[in-house]
Amino acid sequence: MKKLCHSIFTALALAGLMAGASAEDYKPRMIRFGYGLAEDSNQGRAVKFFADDLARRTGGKLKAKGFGGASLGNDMQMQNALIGGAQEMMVGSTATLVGIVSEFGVFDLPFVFRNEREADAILDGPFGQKLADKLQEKGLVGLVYWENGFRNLTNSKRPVSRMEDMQGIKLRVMQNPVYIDMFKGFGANAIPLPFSELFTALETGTVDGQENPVTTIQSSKFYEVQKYLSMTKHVYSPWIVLASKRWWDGLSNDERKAIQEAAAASRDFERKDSRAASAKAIDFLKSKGMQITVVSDKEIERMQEASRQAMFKFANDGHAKLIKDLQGDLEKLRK
Ligand code: TF8
Repeated sequence: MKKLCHSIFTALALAGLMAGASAEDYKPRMIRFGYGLAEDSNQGRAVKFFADDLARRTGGKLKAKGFGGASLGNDMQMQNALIGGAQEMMVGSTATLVGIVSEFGVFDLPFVFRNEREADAILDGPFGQKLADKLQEKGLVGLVYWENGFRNLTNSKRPVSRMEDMQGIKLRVMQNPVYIDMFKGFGANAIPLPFSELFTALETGTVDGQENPVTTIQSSKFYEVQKYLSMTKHVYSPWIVLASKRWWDGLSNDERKAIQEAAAASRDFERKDSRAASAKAIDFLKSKGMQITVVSDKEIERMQEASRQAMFKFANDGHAKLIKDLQGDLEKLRK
């Protein structure tokens, strides 16, 4: 009798628990989550983390499926698919968003952040939130920022230890005017191309070089087609996780909350993972035969000087106040 009571009690408790879980308003949904890098990259690992975390939170109701290697399109194509409602989620560079919200160019200005701590504080604080909020009226929801990382320069022509060494190098840059202006200022021949075309462009010699964080140079196998790596750290590059506003507006509050929480968890995972991968990448790239050049502080200062015009141009395009706000926030952090 005692045993029976006990098992009835357990059954009731279980039923209660299940009722509790289903009280959350989750519908079975498939989320197409696109990204540009390989599955085995910091981006791919974090998309997988997000999918697992979201499934756990929603009892398997919300299923995110990662589509890597730009298989749903490059950053800009995916942004448009999200706006039109043909795709639910993506992660990509903030730099490729400037055609939609030009203010994002502020993160592309050279030598803005000194370290990851500053970047985290600005991106996760009111400044980053304000920019993300601007996406809403364009049909996108900016959920969280992930780390792409500090960008470094590679090429197949020669070691670059001084700005003059970039002269005449055909350098792929992102489709973003600040990057074009910056690298023209350095003397390179800046050629904008989507990331999805980059490996082939390097392989066939359409371009001689590119710039990306060491994690990407590793995961995209650029070491197979690039000999020289210069540690310039010229820009800290954020990624942003986006949702289609059209789709988002049709979700329940519980669903939105679960996605937001999973996105925040994925951000913490991704930054840790990226930083660990970044610390190991240089040795890996050396072992693959890349020749690494450490650029002196003096040369970095010269580059900073030469890239000022990119900053002025962005300021004159109606963004002077935005730059001032960011600098103000950074000064507070540096106190
Ligand atoms: C680039 C970016 C890329 C991103 C990625 C494909 O060079 O650094 O990492 O756009 O989402 O294009």
